[in-house]
Amino acid sequence: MLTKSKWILLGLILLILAALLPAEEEEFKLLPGIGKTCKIGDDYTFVYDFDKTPKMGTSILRIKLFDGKGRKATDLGIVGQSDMPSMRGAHASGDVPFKLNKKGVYLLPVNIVMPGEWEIRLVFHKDKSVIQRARLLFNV
Ligand SMILES: [Cu+2]
Repeated sequence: MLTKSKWILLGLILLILAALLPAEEEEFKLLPGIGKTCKIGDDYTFVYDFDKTPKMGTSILRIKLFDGKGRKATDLGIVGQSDMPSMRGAHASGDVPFKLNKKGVYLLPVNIVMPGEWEIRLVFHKDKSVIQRARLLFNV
């Protein structure tokens, strides 16, 4: 037989679990195409492209981040994960942090092992908190 305080504790644990679950399923906003301005949170924008037209082998995704005044920004962390939506998990890269080059451009090597539609999921974070999840699609 549970005491009243244990029931309250159990209820609290269930409430916390319920609050945590939707975060896992949080949606990744579909981004516009290469060279288009993408909004990140309330204070940032970015544009992305690849070092060359993506094809079999390694292509490098490049992100130029800007603050609310349109100045180049480098104070966010970005983590990327590439995969094929049609065969989810088969070639998933896992979470890979972008590296900043000397010009303040964020770089992520993407290993393309099959022709078809590819997706890159992006998580932007400031300090430890996530400010935006997004995804982009491209064809090889
Ligand atoms: Cu595949």
